[in-house]
Amino acid sequence: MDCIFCKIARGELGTLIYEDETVAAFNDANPQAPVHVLIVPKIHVANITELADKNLAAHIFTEVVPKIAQKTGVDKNGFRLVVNTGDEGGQTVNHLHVHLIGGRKMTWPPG
Ligand code: DGP
Repeated sequence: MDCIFCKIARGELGTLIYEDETVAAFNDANPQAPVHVLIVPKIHVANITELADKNLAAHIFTEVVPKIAQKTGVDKNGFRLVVNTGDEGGQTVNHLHVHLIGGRKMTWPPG
């Protein structure tokens, strides 16, 4: 499959900042804050509504997110997780990705 995030997750493109058996993470090419990491499952999942594997979901949110927050130094002051989904949700890459954004004060509401 010609999916850019599949290629990055397989290590064929770019640089991973984190990797385990099922998940990979890398810096966003268009960062919106000093820390902007994308966390993706290695298997191709189009978006959050297609994520059937509860263990994988739990792994991402309870293990990978805290590790990356610590590794990037945003665990102390806080950070934001964003999962854009579908056209109106602003999803532009159709491979599930969790944005971990931090290193500055966030505003609300998002645009
Ligand atoms: P979203 O709008 O939620 O689908 O976010 C997609 C993000 O992916 C966007 O912030 C830019 C980033 N991105 C797109 N293509 C690439 C790429 O080839 N490499 C990296 N590192 N990031 C990418």
